[in-house]
Amino acid sequence: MSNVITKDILLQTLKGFQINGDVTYCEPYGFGHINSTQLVVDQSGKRYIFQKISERAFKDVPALMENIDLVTSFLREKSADPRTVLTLVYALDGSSYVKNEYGYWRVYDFVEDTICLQSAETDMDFYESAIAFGRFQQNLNDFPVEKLHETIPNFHNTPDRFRIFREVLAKDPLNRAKDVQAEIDFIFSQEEAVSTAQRMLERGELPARVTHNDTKLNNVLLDAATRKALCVIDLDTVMPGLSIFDFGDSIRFGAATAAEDEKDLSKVTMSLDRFRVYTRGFVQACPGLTDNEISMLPMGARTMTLECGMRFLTDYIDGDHYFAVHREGHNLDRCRTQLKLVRDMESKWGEMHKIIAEEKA
Ligand code: ADP
Ligand code: GN1
Ligand code: MG
Repeated sequence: MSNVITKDILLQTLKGFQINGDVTYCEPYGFGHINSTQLVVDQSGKRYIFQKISERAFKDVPALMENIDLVTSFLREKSADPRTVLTLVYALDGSSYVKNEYGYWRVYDFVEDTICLQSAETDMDFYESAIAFGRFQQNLNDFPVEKLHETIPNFHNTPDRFRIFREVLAKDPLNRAKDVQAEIDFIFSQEEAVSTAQRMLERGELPARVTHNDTKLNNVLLDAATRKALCVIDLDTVMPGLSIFDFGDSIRFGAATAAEDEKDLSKVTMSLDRFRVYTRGFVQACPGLTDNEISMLPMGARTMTLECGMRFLTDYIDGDHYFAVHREGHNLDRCRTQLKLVRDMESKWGEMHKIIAEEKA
């Protein structure tokens, strides 16, 4: 399979989808780390999102697409407004994807008149993203979970992420580990604490729910006119999971005061104000969280942040195969912001719990 995807290949692949007329525009789009995303426009001016699905991340793409087809159809029944749910554009043969010699491809309608933020501009934007993800989980409450495939097994099984980290450290293929010993030591110092949620899940103390599992701010679209929560996107990782991890991954990304790859760590903190507004929106949109879930929300944030930092470092040591990188040391820079955030959360631990107590519905 070739790695070089030319414009001709893109245009040829697009011919396999139910798009009206010729494509007049096709250019890279967005800031995702996993799939390759293109914005496409057809002759009539209608816009689409066209993606090559990462087979490095997703080992069974047909199963993943079946999940997305099921989940979007289910959610569509619950909403009168088509812009609130992703709409797949099917292939000419009626399939939800096209497979060719270059890989797996899919197309969605572009959700028009929306805002996709890389960082929260205002507290209200972040609050609305909490409403979007909380509502998403709430709406999937009665989804027949046995129909969902696990698209990345053990995706947020933190102890298993430690196992993989140890494996890569033992191999250390590029001899990079010696220069990042401080980061490695810090990650191991957190192991016991951040394994708590997985243990609670295994003991039945936290319920498995249908969750999104990748609740970055740039995986939600706000309505451009009202700036209200509109549509949750990037559904590749919708599977059974923990509500506190959906909450936590949003805090990790959206309550950070700097970008995920900021090099100046003095700029990187977790905003307690943002933590408060997200908590407010999430518990409001997602009533029915158990007492254990509520009290573990701060640990959800700390766990997702540490786990993500460890995943970036694993990929750095392994030679940068998983996350798309755009500069030397990119994954290491990303790892360092996450570890800085974990330290900051630890220093704010009491206040985070106080906020949870004040904001719980
Ligand atoms: P990745 O898994 O690589 O993050 P995403 O599915 O999140 O890929 O898509 C990358 C970006 O493309 C999103 O952050 C968003 O800006 C944009 N995007 C994806 N789907 C749509 C859509 N249907 N309408 C509008 N924008 C979209
Ligand atoms: C990836 O696909 P994207 O860019 O929204 C990753 C998440 C990480 C995130 C870090 C399937 O998210 O798990 O938290 O990067 N998605 C996958 O930015 O691994
Ligand atoms: Mg994304």
